[in-house]
Amino acid sequence: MSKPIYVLSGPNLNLLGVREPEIYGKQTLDDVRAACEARAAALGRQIVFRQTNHEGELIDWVQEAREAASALVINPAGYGHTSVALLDALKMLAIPIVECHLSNPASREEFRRHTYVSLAATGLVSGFGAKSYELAVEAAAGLSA
Ligand code: CA2
Repeated sequence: MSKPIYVLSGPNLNLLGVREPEIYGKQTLDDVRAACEARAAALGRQIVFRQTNHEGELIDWVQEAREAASALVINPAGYGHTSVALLDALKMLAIPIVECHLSNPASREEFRRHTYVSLAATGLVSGFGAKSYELAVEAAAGLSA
């Protein structure tokens, strides 16, 4: 069995489905987790799915993924736009990194057009709501063994 695909989500995504459904959709993060687990299982893979509101914890998990994961899917949320520390951690990974966003940040406010995470990412899936996560898991599975 290959190592799991880590699926990490950043701040405020625990509120998914509770607020701003017009931007982020009606599905909760638990719904997203279930969809990702199902997609991974169909591909013969396992996932580790976690969310945190804390930058340091997100970085700890990225570091953990260096050894424990076959690939990383990350929705950094607001930290994608601000965190050089997260970028530094991601640059230490030798595994594929798929950046994932529910919305399409490039079509929103100017400040969302840049993410530090993109500088380390193998690829990006954005704009498909909860489906972005599923597609990102599928891409990560295809990029890793
Ligand atoms: O579209 C995405 O997935 C984002 O990463 C979401 C971030 C935003 O800062 C990025 O530009 C794009 C915001 C996450 C906030 O999550 C919420 C979830 C439900 C209700 C309110 C906020």
